[in-house]
Amino acid sequence: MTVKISQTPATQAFFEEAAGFRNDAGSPRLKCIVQRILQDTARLIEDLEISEDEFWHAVDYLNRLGGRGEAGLLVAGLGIEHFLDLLQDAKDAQAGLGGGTPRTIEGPLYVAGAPLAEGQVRMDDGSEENVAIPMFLEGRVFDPQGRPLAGATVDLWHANTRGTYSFFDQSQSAFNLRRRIVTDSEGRYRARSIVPSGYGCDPQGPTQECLDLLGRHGQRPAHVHFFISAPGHRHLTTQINLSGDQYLWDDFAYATRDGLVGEVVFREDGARGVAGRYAELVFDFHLQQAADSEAEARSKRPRALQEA
Ligand code: MBD
Ligand code: FE
Repeated sequence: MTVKISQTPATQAFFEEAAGFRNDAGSPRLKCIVQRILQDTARLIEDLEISEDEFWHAVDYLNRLGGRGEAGLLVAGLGIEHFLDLLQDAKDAQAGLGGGTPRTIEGPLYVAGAPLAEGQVRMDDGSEENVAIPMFLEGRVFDPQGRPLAGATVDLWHANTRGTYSFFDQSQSAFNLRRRIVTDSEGRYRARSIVPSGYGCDPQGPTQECLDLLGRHGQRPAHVHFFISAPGHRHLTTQINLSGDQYLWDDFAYATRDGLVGEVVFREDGARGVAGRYAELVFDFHLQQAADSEAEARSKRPRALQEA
């Protein structure tokens, strides 16, 4: 029987030392996590016979991934962000929490502090006037008893016709296609925007480099992201993924879920005061009761332009 070097008491003690177990300073929680990462990495290296070349390529990959700010993109593409949803769904089921609109991943492209509007707003800056199809998006927010929720905040963001997001795509105006809408007395939000295109990973970036080696594409269906919040109710992070998109059920980030497909209806009747083709999308949200005040807020994930 061959001895696994990674599993000997001496090696385990060595990684406990490296994780700070022999001192009283620092964070016990982080020490525990780092010890596990070191021990599991050593085991993986030994079990899969990772070569030195493979190891140092991986180190270089992480440098390049961070350098391009794509760590959040890779965790979405490898399904880890979706796994966090599956884990939370399972915890909810165990706790008897359920009902309402399903959650799905936030993704890496939220920007805090979008302009705030009452009831309705236009989201696009008009810069794609001759390319984009106008989209009229509206719906209501409901409480668990099915009563409309006035004063809920609908914080939504989506891509332009090239599948890129303002802030990350510096060619767009600030907060283009990003708004916060407070629902009216009937719990309704209404937005005039444009039909987004699906996102595609930068073909030259480190995330797509990894996906290529996995034989996978890096495309998302057209979608609109939402944070929905209201006093006394559980924060909801979700998305509407648009019907008819070729990637609807082939999303590289695994965000499409039953109950989150938005039916886009195209019209050309002039009824909305726009010449030519436009799209309508109606989507309602159903919130859960908040178990405590912490449940009312979104996660504390670091985000662009994070408010204090
Ligand atoms: C996106 O627009 C997105 O929503 C996710 C999850 C990953 C990359 C780009
Ligand atoms: Fe997105």
